[in-house]
Amino acid sequence: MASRKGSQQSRGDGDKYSVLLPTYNERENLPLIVWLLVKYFGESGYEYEIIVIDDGSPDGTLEVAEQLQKIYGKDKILLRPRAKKLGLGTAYIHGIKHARGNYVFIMDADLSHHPKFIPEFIKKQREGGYDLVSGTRYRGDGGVYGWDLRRKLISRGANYVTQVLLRPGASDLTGSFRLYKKEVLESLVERCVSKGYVFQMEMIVRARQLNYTIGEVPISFVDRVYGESKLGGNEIVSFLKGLLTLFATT
Ligand SMILES: Nc1nc2c(ncn2[C@@H]2O[C@H](COP(=O)(O)OP(=O)(O)O)[C@@H](O)[C@H]2O)c(=O)[nH]1
Ligand SMILES: *[C@@H]1O[C@H](CO)[C@@H](O)[C@H](O)[C@H]1NC(C)=O
Ligand SMILES: [Mg+2]
Repeated sequence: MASRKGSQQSRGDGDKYSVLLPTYNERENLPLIVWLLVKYFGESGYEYEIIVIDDGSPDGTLEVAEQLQKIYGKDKILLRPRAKKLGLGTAYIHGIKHARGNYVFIMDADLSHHPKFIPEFIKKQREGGYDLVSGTRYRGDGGVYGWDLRRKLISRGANYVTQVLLRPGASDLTGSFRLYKKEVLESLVERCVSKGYVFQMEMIVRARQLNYTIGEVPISFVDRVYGESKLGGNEIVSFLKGLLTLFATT
């Protein structure tokens, strides 16, 4: 396929960024998130690839992803689907195996994480040579939009309790918009045992234990417009259980 090169030149600095996009029922969101990623990577000139890990979404997300691959090219869009919903943690592990970049972005595909922040993550990482850069809703211009009070309180509360218990050295523990050196991400996911929301938290806590350096970039988080979130009463109970386990074992 003829690749559609933008007017921008690649920086050719040898760095490549793999973006892991886990999807479950994101048919409505995927075209826009991919378009925005292509736009912001294109404008900044960094080498990149987007890895879509779809878990057998019944809404036809994979078919949409196949169309996008035709539009943007197989070198830019990689499809690494799995047959059924196996969860986010293992979706990342699955995606990393196929990542060809020396840096890996992890972000949600539901447009809660805006690709416009990507150049800031990269700039931050390069400034400090950080092992990981975490997006934060709780510092600087960061913030949360579209959540009701209940959800804001849960998120804040979870962050606060964890700050007190584990002193992880990062301001946003449950967020999942992050940039990692690939080998750092590999070593972290290898060690992390938690599921659900605790997973993101454990990643930061373990990073601190292993003396990895952490940079932060303020981000605004916007709740999804299309589709459903997975936060329910069960998630909250399992979050608390996971947090206590983490506290007891680290
Ligand atoms: N591959 C895969 N992706 C998932 C799974 N569960 C959620 N996702 C994706 O992970 C991201 C975050 O999920 P979401 O439901 O928005 O979580 P929330 O924002 O914390 O409510 C989205 O891109 C989802 O499509 C899963 O089991 N497998
Ligand atoms: C991390 O740094 C501390 C303090 O310098 C040191 O005691 C500890 O052994 C280091 N841990 C690892 C895993 O390197
Ligand atoms: Mg979401």
